[in-house]
Amino acid sequence: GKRAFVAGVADDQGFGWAISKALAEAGAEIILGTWVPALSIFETSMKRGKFDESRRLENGNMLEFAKVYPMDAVYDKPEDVPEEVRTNKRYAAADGGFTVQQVADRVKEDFGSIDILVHSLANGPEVQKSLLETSRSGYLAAVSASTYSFISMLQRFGPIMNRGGSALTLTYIASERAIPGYGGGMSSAKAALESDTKVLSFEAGRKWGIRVNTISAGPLRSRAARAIGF
Ligand code: ZID
Repeated sequence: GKRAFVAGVADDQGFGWAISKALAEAGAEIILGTWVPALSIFETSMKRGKFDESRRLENGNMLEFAKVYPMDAVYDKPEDVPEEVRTNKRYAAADGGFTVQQVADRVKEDFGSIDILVHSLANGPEVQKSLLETSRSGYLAAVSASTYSFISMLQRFGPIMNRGGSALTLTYIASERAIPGYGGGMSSAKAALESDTKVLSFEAGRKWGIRVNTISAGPLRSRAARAIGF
């Protein structure tokens, strides 16, 4: 069977969950990387059976996660984590490390290799502001969390991906057309993500023999989408 690492699952409402479930239906083993601030609620909800209905697979089995790692995709390595984050209660509790490098190292140690890498995460702190009103820091934060996070993941998970493997991200058509409400530099972040997908597919294809693709998603009332009123 194939092994997938899926980043960006913190409940049963988003694309990451649906992709994990579809991969599990096809026989894959699923490992998650869950945003540190959302991890404890996710684990509590899992334990309490809140997701049991959505965990049910066609064959009657339940969707299981081989392991759930705490992860924050805006930090590449421990030196990048600012003091106030490192000492934050939730982050301090994430022992073993939550930076992209540390998570990749832990996956390598625990599982050896993966076949599928899914990036189903985005964050734009000023998404509710139009691009005209967006601050420099809000714009850069959107690109850091939503776009560079994928480059960082591919850099670090590429070396543990089996040849013939596949990396996937999710984008949105607001990259190509002006769609009011998708602000804060999120439209820019998706435009960059789409361009990066082409360049990275060339580079990662040559380097590791893997494919890199992005799916431009239709509307889904995930937590992230509700936050921007979709
Ligand atoms: P989600 O809330 O289920 O997933 C986002 C995840 O990212 C959450 O679990 C967060 O905890 C996690 N996260 C945030 N910051 C970080 C971080 N720094 N490190 C690690 N994890 C983090 O929402 P989702 O399923 O909507 O989002 C998954 C992907 O799909 C994102 O790339 C979205 O941009 C993309 N996407 C979603 C939609 C949608 O409708 N839900 C659309 C297109 C693309 C879309 O916006 N009409 C209107 C809107 C849209 C489509 C059509």
